[in-house]
Amino acid sequence: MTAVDGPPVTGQEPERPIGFGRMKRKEDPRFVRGRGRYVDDVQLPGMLHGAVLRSPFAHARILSVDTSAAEAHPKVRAVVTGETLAGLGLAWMPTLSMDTQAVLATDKVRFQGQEVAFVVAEDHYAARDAIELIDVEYEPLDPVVNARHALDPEAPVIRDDLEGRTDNHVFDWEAGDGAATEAVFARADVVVRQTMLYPRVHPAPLETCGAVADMDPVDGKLTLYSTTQAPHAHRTLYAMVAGIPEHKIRVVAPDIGGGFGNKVGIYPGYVCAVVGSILTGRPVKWMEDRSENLMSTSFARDYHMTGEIAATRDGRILGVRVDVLADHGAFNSTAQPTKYPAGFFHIFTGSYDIEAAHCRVTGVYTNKAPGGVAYACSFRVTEAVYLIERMLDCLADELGADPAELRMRNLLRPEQFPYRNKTGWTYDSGDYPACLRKALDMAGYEELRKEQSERRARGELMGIGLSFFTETVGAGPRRHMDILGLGMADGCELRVHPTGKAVVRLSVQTQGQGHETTFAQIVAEELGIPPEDVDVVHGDTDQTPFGLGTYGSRSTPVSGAAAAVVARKVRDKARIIAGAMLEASPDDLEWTKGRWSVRGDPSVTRTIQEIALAAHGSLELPEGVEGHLEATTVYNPPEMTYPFGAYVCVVDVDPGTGSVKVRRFVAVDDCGTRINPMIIEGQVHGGLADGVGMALMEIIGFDEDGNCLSGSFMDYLLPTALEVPAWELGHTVTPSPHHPFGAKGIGESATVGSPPAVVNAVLDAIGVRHADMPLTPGRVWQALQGGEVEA
Ligand code: MCN
Ligand code: CUN
Repeated sequence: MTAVDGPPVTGQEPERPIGFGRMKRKEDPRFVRGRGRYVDDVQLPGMLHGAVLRSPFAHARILSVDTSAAEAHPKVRAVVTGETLAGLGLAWMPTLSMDTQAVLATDKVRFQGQEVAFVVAEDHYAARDAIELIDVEYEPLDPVVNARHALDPEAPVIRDDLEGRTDNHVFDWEAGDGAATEAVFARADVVVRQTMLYPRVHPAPLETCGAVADMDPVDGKLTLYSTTQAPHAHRTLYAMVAGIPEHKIRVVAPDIGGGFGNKVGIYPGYVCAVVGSILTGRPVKWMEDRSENLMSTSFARDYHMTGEIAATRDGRILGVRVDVLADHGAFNSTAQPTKYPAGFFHIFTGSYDIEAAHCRVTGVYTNKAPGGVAYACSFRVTEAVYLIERMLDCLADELGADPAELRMRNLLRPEQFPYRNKTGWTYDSGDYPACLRKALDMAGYEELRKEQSERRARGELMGIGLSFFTETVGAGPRRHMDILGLGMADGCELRVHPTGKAVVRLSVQTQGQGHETTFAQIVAEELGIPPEDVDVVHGDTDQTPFGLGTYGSRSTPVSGAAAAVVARKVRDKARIIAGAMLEASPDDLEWTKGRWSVRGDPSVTRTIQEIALAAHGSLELPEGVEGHLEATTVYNPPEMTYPFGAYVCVVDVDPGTGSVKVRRFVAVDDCGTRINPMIIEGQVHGGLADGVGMALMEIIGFDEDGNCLSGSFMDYLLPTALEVPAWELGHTVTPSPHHPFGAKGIGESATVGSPPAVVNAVLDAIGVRHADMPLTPGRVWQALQGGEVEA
């Protein structure tokens, strides 16, 4: 990182803070020594290995499945087919979006890579060999590949398993005020319309998905080690589907090698591992490979959007209207709050003060892998931000206006917060103009524009792209948000041991975000004990309180708040105990970090460590006060939090080859109160790289038969250090007014905010109004030749 953000280690943010600050990650000593323990590291005595047979066709009827040769393989212990599962009532499972999904196909296969059979063998290689011995007879059917034709009357019906189904329609959803929007469009001087695709991309965590299922035939307890971002929610779903009582299921998420939303849903492989363990009476491990992960697990985006923006001639935005066709693949297994079929796309009005807005989203089935919400998306905020930030540049192009001035002119003003947007959601806090100003200053915007025109005069293609985004993260509150009826609130427990060391137990689950550090810092900040003295326990349903897990950047807004609340409860109890120790009224005590002292006489004082020991000792406590020092809470957030940011991207385009070099990237983020600036910077760096990847390289593509063309990292290109610049980070701090310590989420901000900045920069360089991502050299070159460029 360039040192624009101040010196990284010294200065106001000490390396070993008592609370918030730039502290090195507690989890890293085990990771850098190769001592992380991932699902694939789990080895249990007598463990067997599973492998999944997958469909080669995107759409085909299954005529027969012959497993006899596989069963005869000397190392095979079980072969499971759709038929086997149907006998157990497990051939279909509910999805997180109230749809159903085949665990193993019985009637038809509906996407290439769909699960057809599961083999359990003595070792991984035998299991892989044996799936090749299964003979499946298919009758190929016409596939639906292009979402734009999914609702054609002659389109084949993909979900004929659903009662009375005669088309591929999933849902219709709308937000905003159609009539009011119509009215502002009618009186606008300028209306710009643009169709764009946010292509299908994939979270591609380095660790693929997998599980080790261990059903103990003696006590009937199922232990499932699995790659999950939501251990408690998964446990409840397994209990509901399999009929095993919750207290007989233990879900363990050990170290997770990246999730990015890929590990929110429940995959057929997990269920097959459980069935395999029940059938064999032995533990069964299933780990998918890279191609399986890319072809069959939760994709992201695939939103076909048509946006319209209405404005006055002098650049005042009046309204925005959007029509979306959402490709959900073969099963609607989108992982998001159940009441919101289009996620939080309602934030498509972005960061601007507009009069009216309306959007309509239609979901359709296609013969592609299921999923939809993943890849650091804030539940479709990614698509919403891309839409509005592209529309702003299209409008600037139409008006001949400067994109920075046009944004500055229309941004919400600080005095408008809390701001109720045109789809009914209340933004908690922000100073948008200050954030944009800072980003423009850091970038040296005026000079960049000068440089650009000088280069243009020499025939060089330099582009400057902006984006300004607002996110909505931290779902619940539970009255609005649930997943399959499970309200989005999270528990937290804190216990301070007699020696003053503490353990905090969380319901959320880190996949690399550094929770073991930042949650210790939250408790440290509130209790005034060193974060090294706080152990963070998570990822084991037998050890932690119930809660909905980590996604939608909700850990800090929800569980982070819970950790602060629980620490404050402990602090309050410590005050009573300190009062008893000092023979003073608790009301006469005052708090300074780490101790309660008699008001006006700081020498009469007790530290949290002394209080903890007394709480476990023989000290006479006041009537009604129990011994020990601990507390629990369930935090139900009153509102979402609304992080925001301003990004400036500078690119150079080679006119001969169309290849794009991202020369500079300035990112100014505001996530409210900052717990650990180093971790925040890491989150932003990762998200910016994601954005460059999506804008320039990544796409899950299909041919007309529905064959997935992106089943390896040779075809699905991820950005490396070579494709990204040295990020230049800045920040502003606008605390959330309703969060206990003012924090908002940051985990997805940069992934959400950066793609439009990169795309806007490339299009600015080549002087084209729109071209769809990914802006590969071929596409840029084509656009330079004046060709139509659609994904
Ligand atoms: N943080 C902070 N100060 C704040 C806000 C956050 O110091 N004001 C810290 C948090 O304490 C936490 C990290 O930043 O350590 C991210 O916090 P938060 O924004 O609450 O996000 P979550 O912890 O809920 O993480 C989820 C988010 C999502 S949804 C995706 S997708 C994503 C992301 O995190 N997946 C990731 N970042 C990832 N980073 C890694 N390494 N791996 C993934 O799979
Ligand atoms: Cu949308 S990806 Mo994250 O919410 O796990």
